[in-house]
Amino acid sequence: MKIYLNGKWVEKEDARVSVFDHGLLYGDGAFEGIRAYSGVVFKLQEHIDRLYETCHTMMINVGLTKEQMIDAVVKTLQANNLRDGYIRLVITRGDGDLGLDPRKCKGSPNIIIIADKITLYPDEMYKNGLTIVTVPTMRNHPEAINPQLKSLNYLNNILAKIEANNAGVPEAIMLDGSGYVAECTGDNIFMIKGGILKTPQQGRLRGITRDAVMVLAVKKLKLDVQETLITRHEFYNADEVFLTGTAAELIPVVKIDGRPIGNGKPGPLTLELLKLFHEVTRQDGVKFS
Ligand code: PXG
Repeated sequence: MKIYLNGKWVEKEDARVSVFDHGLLYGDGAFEGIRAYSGVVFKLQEHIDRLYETCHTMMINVGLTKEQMIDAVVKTLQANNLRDGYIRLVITRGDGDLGLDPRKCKGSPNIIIIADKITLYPDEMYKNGLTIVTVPTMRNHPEAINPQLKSLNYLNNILAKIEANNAGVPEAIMLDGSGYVAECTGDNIFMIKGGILKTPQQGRLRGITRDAVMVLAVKKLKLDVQETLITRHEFYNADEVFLTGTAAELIPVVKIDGRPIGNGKPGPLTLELLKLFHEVTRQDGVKFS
């Protein structure tokens, strides 16, 4: 495996950063999870835009143009002979001292691109749908760590994931500070009721899969799409619920906190959207050979 590290492609064993890296010491950095489908990096421009927005807010100077970053992602896939795969792009603040002051990181950020095969949820989960629960850990307040930031500081989500694991379910609903549904630990959440598609307007990451699915719902299925405040009660009484994310794509949810959703089976519009999503993943992005 060839890994991009600060402008060079190195073997996995040689892809190492310092123990003084502030990404390691403090979670001080940003990342993206990206997918390639049949020689198309899906929505690569959008992923790079989101990454640079996170870095802008965190005041990390990436040091590469977006075009150079796109080129580095494509070359990493090519170096590994991957036409389908999962890409993890990581930017850390770089090497500093043992204090948290980012001004001590005087060098460049560390830039890492790993391209690997994707591991997916088992087929059975797409066919039968997920059972999930709401967990006690709330999503970060926007004035603490804004959920729009895809930072390396994922402890909020990891604590929620531990609670999901303890409950024996694969994903968890996280509420925002006001008690509205925000998102899951690594996925956005949607509900459909009476032909209206709804998804939380606040307290969540603006997922790239989420945006793509909303466009498909409006354009292809002519659904009314609303970004709004949604309670658990509304989710419990939805016709259909599903999650979206780069890794999961679109996955149906059939039970939340013990309440069956709709008839307890993956919904027809969810399955239709999944089919449409599969079509665009091979078209909408940066093509490479
Ligand atoms: N919300 C959160 C908190 C995320 O981390 C999404 C939504 C979906 O966004 P995209 O842009 O992918 O549609 C994410 C992204 C994992 C894992 O191992 C998941 C993400 C990132 C890294 C790892 O499940 N999800």
